[in-house]
Amino acid sequence: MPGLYMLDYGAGNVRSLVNAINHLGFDITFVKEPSDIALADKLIFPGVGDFGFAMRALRSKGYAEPLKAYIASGKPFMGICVGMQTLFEGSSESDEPGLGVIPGKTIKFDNTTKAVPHMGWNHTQLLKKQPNGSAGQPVNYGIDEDKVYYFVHSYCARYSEENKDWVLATTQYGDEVFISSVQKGNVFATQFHPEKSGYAGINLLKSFITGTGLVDESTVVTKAPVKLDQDTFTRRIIACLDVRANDNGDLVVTKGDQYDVRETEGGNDVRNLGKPVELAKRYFEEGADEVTFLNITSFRNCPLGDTPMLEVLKRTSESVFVPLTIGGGIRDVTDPDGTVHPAFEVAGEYFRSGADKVSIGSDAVYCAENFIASGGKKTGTTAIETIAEAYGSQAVVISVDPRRVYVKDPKDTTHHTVKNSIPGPNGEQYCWYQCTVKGGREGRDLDVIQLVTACEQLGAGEILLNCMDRDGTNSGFELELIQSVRDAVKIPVIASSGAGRVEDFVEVFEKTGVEAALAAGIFHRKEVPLQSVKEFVKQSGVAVRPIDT
Ligand code: 1PR
Repeated sequence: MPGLYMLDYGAGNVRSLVNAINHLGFDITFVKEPSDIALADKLIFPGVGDFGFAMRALRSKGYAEPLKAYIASGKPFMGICVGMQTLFEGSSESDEPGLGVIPGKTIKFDNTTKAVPHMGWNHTQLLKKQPNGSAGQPVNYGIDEDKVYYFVHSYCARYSEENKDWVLATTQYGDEVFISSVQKGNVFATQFHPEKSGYAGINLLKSFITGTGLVDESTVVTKAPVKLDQDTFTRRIIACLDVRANDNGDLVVTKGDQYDVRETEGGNDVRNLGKPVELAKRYFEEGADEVTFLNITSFRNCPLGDTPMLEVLKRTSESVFVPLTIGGGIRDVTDPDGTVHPAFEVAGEYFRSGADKVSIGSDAVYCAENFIASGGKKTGTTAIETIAEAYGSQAVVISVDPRRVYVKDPKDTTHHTVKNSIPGPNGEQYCWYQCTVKGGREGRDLDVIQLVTACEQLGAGEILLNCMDRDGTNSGFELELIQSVRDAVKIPVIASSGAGRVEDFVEVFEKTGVEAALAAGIFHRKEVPLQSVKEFVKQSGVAVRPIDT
């Protein structure tokens, strides 16, 4: 496709977008200097993270005026996420003015009624339609109301009298209706990420790349958005792959029982449940809404450039078009030659290799301990703060590895206790959840509520909540733990550890209200297929993403 250009101002992972375009059989050229923008016949402008960062980057690199001129020239333009938000006049996120192409400002979602960021798969309501059989570029660019698309953002633009002729689609999250796509003349943009929205998103990119990019406006019929009684947000089902080298040095997907990944019989080998890239691809095709890789031996030192997970991510992101998270080893790393790589540089390597989010385990515990010890002072130098600042909070997941510590009486400890349905060894009814580091090898004097609330204040965007007592047991999720964390933070929570039956997913969604549930063993061992989880959850009345082909 000659003339297809991408404007990347350095906001993180554009690899997935390039991969999606390559998957369609097209190449894309990067804008390297402001004068390149005018060379484009079609321009895609993706963005993630902070509105102010994006606008300052556009202005300091000299892109803002050529971009406005390109849009005014009438040549096809597509914006994605912050690339759509910058078209507005501004944002309550920053004092930096936007490009001012569309009237209105983006504002933050209300987090008193739902988790923020809005992270996950949601529907759209198309406000512009054409009669069947209209020729030329379809006004909806392939957006389908029956499909769902992947969103990740905390700020949104609202439909108004001033911008109504721009609004192609709206989406409802909780009680709020926001603009999820705009279109007018040569301009098309989405708040969601088509490159992360499975085949539904790939089709949309295809429509922009292969279409004329110019809609016959005389055929378009518009309407106002309708607010529904309940939102159209779906709960995510995540497949998790714990990865490490086995004793022969091969990288394998493994799975522990309460974090012990070695066979109990035979040679005490590391359990081998498959190859990381192949399994990730299988789960994508089976309908996983996200795939998470955890490098579980990350506490061993390895030069950053040799980290095997970088290659795994590069290869996976070529054919898996849902969000990818990588955990394990996200911290300051010192190479054997003494070179120090700060955590945000380590994270940057992963984002450039295809990750959308990084998950921080041990280092988050140390950050939280220091934060609490200092009386809640932010230093601006922790892994959580530096990665969130550069790539946005939505890219920072905290992976928690807690285990139960039983107490006779909640007064026996200063930690947050919960009443547990499983009594302790001496009949204790209460426990607190102790945070661990180094893959559960070391317990700390920090409870899970202290950890998650500190990490939220430091800027984390999501919690991946494991439970060592449940891991690999197939006995169901640890509901008391999950409920206490869901109640303690306003960011999304992923329930993990213990899934054994399709009913466990419904139970965790209905009883705790978490945004996502993750499982590993049952999927790897093919005991419970991913499709059957989705079908059962849907039949039970909890919205999930339909399997998309
Ligand atoms: O501390 O930032 O380097 O991160 C290390 C990461 O590796 C952490 O996210 C930690 O959870 C993970 N990890 C370390 N050791 C193990 C182990 O198993 N020996 N895996 C480990 C943790 C837990 C899950 C698992 C769920 C679901 N695995 O993520 O996939 O419990 O399992 P199930 O459905 O089979 O019950 P850092």
